[in-house]
Amino acid sequence: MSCTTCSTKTTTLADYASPNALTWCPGCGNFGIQVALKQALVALGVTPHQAMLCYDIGCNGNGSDKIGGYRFHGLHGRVIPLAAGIACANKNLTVVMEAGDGATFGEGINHLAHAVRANFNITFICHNNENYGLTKGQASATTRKDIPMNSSPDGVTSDPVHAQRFVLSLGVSFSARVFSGDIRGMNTIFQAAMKHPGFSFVEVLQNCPSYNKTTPHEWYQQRVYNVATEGYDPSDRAAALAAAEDVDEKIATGIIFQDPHSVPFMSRDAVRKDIPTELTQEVQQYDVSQFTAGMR
Ligand SMILES: Cc1ncc(C[n+]2csc(CCOP(=O)(O)OP(=O)(O)O)c2C)c(N)n1
Repeated sequence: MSCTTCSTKTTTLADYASPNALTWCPGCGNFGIQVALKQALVALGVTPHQAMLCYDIGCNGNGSDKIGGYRFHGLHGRVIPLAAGIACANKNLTVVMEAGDGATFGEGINHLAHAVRANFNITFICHNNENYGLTKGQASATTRKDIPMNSSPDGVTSDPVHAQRFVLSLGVSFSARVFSGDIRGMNTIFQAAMKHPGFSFVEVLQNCPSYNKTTPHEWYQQRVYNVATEGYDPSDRAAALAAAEDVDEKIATGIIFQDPHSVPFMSRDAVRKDIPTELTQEVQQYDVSQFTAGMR
């Protein structure tokens, strides 16, 4: 696809390149996730100026300056409201948000609940490595019970949050699960998520070679399968809950659930009905010079 603003050039991976060196641990799932995201953006013909990439704090968030285009690196657990505001302010942007399981199901779980309910038009890539990676292996809300972590050497005492059960129970309009070792699968699912009109939750089962010794790359490799190969109907929410349940033996990946009638938040808002402009265009009409007079 060609870029409508700057030229007729086709979008390529080079458009999303960054001069900064990658700093993740060798074998980290983040490498594959970032490659797949770039591939998906390029495959959809989304140019860097048409995308807004939002990052939470964590190992995942350290990818924010390792990719080209417009990016926002927010506070820990608070990337959802940032991305939601951007998606509402300009519906023409492809808004993608990345966060770890710590930010998502710990600090930011309240934001997740309400963003799912609102059905903001965002693709959410949730890096579920089942621990707080950047702060060196603390237990998170998705760490499995009884597993010893650096913050809890005698084992985690609480049951983990089940990511899919949580978002499905809130009525999410799109939910998928992928494995960070499957770059082609992530590329496909990221594209489907970005095309979906509404909140697209993509849980990436991510290996963490430094701090999560319980579910390494090979562990997932031996257990994941794609629901699409089994005559699966992704529009059946009850079937989705059943398919997503097992996270120990036979782990479903692919599009777990998609509402074919999803209507995103801004398209449901009666106040915005039939208004052709975006909020970003409207706000430019205000003269704010009186507030900035005398300021440097
Ligand atoms: C409000 C707040 N709480 C805690 C921290 C400290 N902190 C920074 S990164 C991090 C861990 C992030 O873990 P996760 O969100 O799972 O992402 P990962 O590093 O595993 O990709 C923590 C606890 C912080 N910066 N801000």
